[in-house]
Amino acid sequence: MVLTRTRVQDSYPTRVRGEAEPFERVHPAVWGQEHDGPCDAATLASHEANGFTIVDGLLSPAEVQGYWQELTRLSRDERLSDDERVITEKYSGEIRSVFEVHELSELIAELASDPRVLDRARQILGSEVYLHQSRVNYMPGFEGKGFYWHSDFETWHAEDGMPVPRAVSCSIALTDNYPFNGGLMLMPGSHRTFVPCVGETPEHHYQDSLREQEIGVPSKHQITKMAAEHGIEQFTGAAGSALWFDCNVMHGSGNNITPYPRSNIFLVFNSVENTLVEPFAADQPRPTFIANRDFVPITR
Ligand code: 6CS
Ligand code: FE
Repeated sequence: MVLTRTRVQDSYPTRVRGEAEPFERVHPAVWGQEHDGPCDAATLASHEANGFTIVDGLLSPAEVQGYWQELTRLSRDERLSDDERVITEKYSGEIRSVFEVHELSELIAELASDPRVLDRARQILGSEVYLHQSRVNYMPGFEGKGFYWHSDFETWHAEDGMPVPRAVSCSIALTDNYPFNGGLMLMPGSHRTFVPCVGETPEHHYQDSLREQEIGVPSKHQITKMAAEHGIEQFTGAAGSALWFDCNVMHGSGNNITPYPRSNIFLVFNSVENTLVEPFAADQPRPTFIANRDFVPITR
C-alpha cells in the first residue's frame, strides 16, 4: 500500500539546496480595517508598509511590575528546573526563554485576552485568532546572547506547517530597551519579501535553534542586499511599550554585555484561517509547547 499525505500548496518554498531567489510575498500583512479595532487607518497603513508598529505605554508601570514579578517567579520555580519549556543560554546556563507561558502563568494568559492586545491582533489579522506560541525572553545582563537575523515565518512555515504569513507577534518590554542592551533590530519593509533559506532541516533542530540558529537564516549576501534596500531600525522604548511585528519581517538582536537585562513577553497570534498543517520542510513537527496545535480562538 502506498501511503499518501495530503499536501497543501506550498506558496513559500524554503530549506532548499543550492541557491534560491527571494520573491515578493503574495499575502498582505494587514487583513482588517480601521473599524475592526483600535488601530486607526494610518497605523494600519504604516504596519502594512513597514511590517511593525510600536505602542508606547501598553502596560502601566504597576502592571509592568506585576509581570516582572511573574517572570521572577517562573525563573525560580523549582518544578520547572528540568522542564523542556525552559531554554538556557548555550554557555552560561542562565535562563534564556521559557515557552508556553500562557499555560504556566494565569497572568500571562490574561494578557493574551486583554482587549489592548487581543483587539489589535484580531484587527491586524482580520479574523479570530489563537496563540501559536508564547514565551518570555529574559535576555540577562552580561551573558544574554542575541538572535541572528531571521524571519519567524520562515521557521514556522518550514518546521511548524504554518501555511501563509498571517500571524503577528506582540513583544511587550518589561525592562527599558536601550540601543545598547541587546535591543531588537528590524528591517522596515523587509516583510514584503520572502527569503528562502538554504539547507535541509536537521532532526530535532529546535533543540539547537532556540539557542543559536544556523539553519533557516538567510545568507550574508541576502542580508546585505536587504539592509541596503530597507535599512535597519531598532526598537527602543520604556518598559511597558509593545512592538507588534509581522511574522515575516527580517529581525535579529546582538548580545547584551551591559548589566541591564532586556526581558519581554512574546505572544504570537495566528489567524484561525491559517491553522497548522504538516511541516513544509521538516520531517517532524516541533513540539506543541513551541508550536501550539490547539486552534481554539481566544475569547475574553
Ligand atoms: O523558532 C521559533 O519559533 C522562534 N525563534 C526565534 C529566533 N524567533 C521567533 C520564535 O519564537
Ligand atoms: Fe524571531
